[in-house]
Amino acid sequence: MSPSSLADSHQVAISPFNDQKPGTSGLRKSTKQFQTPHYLESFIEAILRVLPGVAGGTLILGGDGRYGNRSAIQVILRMAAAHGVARVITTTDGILSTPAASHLIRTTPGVVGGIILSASHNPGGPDGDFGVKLNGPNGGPAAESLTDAVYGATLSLDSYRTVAAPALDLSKPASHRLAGLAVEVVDGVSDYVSLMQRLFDFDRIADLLRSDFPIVFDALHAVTGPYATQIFEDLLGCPVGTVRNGVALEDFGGGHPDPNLTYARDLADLLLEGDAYRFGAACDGDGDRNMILGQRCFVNPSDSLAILTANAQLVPGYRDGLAGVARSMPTSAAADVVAARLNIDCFETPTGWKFFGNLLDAGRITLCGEESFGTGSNHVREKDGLWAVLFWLSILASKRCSVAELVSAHWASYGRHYYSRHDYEAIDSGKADALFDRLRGGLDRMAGQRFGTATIRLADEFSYCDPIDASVTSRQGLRILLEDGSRVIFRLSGTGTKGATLRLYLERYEPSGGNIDLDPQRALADMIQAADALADIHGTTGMDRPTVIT
Ligand code: VG1
Ligand code: CO
Repeated sequence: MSPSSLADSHQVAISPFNDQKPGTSGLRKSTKQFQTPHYLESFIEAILRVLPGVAGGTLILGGDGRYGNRSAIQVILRMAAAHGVARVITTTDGILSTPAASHLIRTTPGVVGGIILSASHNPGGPDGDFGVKLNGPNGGPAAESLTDAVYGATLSLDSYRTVAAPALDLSKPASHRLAGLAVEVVDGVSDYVSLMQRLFDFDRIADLLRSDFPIVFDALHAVTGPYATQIFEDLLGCPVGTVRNGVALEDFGGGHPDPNLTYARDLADLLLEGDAYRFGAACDGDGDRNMILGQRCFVNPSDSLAILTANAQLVPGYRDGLAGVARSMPTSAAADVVAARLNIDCFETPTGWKFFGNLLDAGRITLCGEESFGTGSNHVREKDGLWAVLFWLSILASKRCSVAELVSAHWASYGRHYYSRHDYEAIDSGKADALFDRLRGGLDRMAGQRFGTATIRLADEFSYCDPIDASVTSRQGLRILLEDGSRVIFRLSGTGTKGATLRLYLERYEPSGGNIDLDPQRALADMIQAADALADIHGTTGMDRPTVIT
């Protein structure tokens, strides 16, 4: 092929894309759907048409290594060349965790955005899922206004632009030229690891790990494998094998790379049923989620955010204190109680990391988190799984206690938010919508009604007004607030790919001095029953128990 034909960009005609609006984080679909002709290209075309600064700008491109990752990178490079992008920075074998991508976007001059190829915690492989996440120049998930614009562009798409060019070698760091586009292949791990070394005292953590404090990390065959191996085994001196399932596989070894008690069962059993380890953790497919376990102790993610907030000053990167914290609405109010004692702001945002972006950029918060195993800080604009693990280890290195002791001491001091999330997955979308519409229609009449052992104070649909730019996001979950301070929330997932997923979130506060030693399902039993009576979950879905209980 002659150099001139390489540079020729051409238009490929397509039928309208007309997909539904991207969900909580980007476009997430079955791998098969992504393989249909022009499907990936259509979404990328829409992005390249509306993202400001594309012509002449720099893009960051990588993914979680799942099936389709590398071929999608080649497609996107050719399309970026056709759209006049000046430079794309991608990574060896396309491996780039979501938090590492955020860091790379933030630290590379001239970056107009990032494209992360991942369906996060959804399974991968030919029969699994694939996804495209778009991040803005601040390193965070694109704001609603940008994703709305991308969606708008997909509606009228009739062609896309690309160049004809052979595939580039992504197997090692190098610089390439693709028509007018400069492509740099860099190591996707090293910058991120250096950032962690700046935020945490690795020597101190290494001391802890040498002191009869064996730990285990499960990468679930997903993107954190290479990062975790470098951090734990190479730098912190843990024995080889500390990182389990550390090789990123295209199908995640057939597993579901979701760090919770159901899908990371092997790890959970090691910690909850055995005594070989003092600490265990896992991250999800793209490395932004974390599950923290101690010996015979599971740390609820809402509690994790509260505990990190309460102890942040023990960690070098946060020694100067916190500007504020934020949590997603369905996350328990455990962090609120800590924030009140620290006398810092605590914000409540809709589900999805993008809603933390403005608060972080404006310097109003330092830490933030979601009940869905997501914790992060102002060091990047994504939640960050390994960061959370290192944060926990830093606190433990300083306190020299067990995870269970730290958690119990926290509850004893601040009270305990009994918390659980029940997920009903892959239910018929029509039935889920009907259930939701019925509930929504009855909200007005709920105040004053009995709910389990308490009375409903207020029932509404959560709507958020961003404190920084005043943008309003409505329809973010149905809330039932009880007079004793308990909460029940119903939400439909925006990340599932099969039917609908109904999430039921339950929370009850036991103040300091009360009984903090109950099993959460028992502590919440009345509310669980009342929620089913109200929404008729079992009757409507035909499911007699949730798919996942956290
Ligand atoms: C879920 C979680 C949400 C999280 C989102 C993306 O969304 O509940 O808290 O931000 O996944 O996480 P939903 O709409 O299914 O409830 V990830 O790890 O995909 O980037
Ligand atoms: Co994820």
